[in-house]
Amino acid sequence: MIQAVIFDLDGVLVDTAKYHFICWQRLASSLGISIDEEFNQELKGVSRMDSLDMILALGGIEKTDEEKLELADTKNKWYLRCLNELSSEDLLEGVEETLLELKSREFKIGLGSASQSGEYVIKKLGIYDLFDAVVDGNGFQKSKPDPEVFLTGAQKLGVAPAECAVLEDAPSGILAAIAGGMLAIGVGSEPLPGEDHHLNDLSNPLSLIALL
Ligand code: B16
Ligand code: MG
Repeated sequence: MIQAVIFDLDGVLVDTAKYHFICWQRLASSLGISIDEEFNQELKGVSRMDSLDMILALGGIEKTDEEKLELADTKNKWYLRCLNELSSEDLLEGVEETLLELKSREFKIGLGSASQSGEYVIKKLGIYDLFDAVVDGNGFQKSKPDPEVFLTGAQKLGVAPAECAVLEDAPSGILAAIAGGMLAIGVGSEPLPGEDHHLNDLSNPLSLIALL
């Protein structure tokens, strides 16, 4: 019996991937590396430092740990500037209706995001109060596909992993949900490997309810 739904952030609740892309592209280009939309797909759900490592590897560039921290920090400063104007108008279609429908049916609601700005973003989006537990990049160690982010979420929500459904747009997130023993629901235009169910988006809350 599913009792809780844990949402990924970027790509499920809001399209922050476009801002991550603009900022990574700017940083990459300052290092003489060119990245495109296709490469950006691979960065979805990947932590900040792992994303930087992938970009440096693409360009065949080596940096010290200290230099890497500085580069990641620069990218994050640009990213936070992009988030300044974020508001409830940026919620993806049907998100608020879906959260309210789940609430009215007494499902618990969690956030399971790799982003260290996860909590800040859902506050800017005006949906923070609808969440019973929030786990973002500050609250766990091992990146998706490790299940730690979702297992921590289940623990905070007070439910067993098998009682959780996870909504994810990234292959690494689906793998994390499966590894955690949770129901893995892929969201987006393409099916994701290993997912239990698929939704193109959250525009019809009852389509999600029917899967739980
Ligand atoms: P930050 P999610 C992920 O969010 C993004 O998809 C990924 O592109 C980003 O690098 C990662 O968060 C870390 O974000 O730099 O803000 O800590 O999809 O797990 O909600
Ligand atoms: Mg995502």
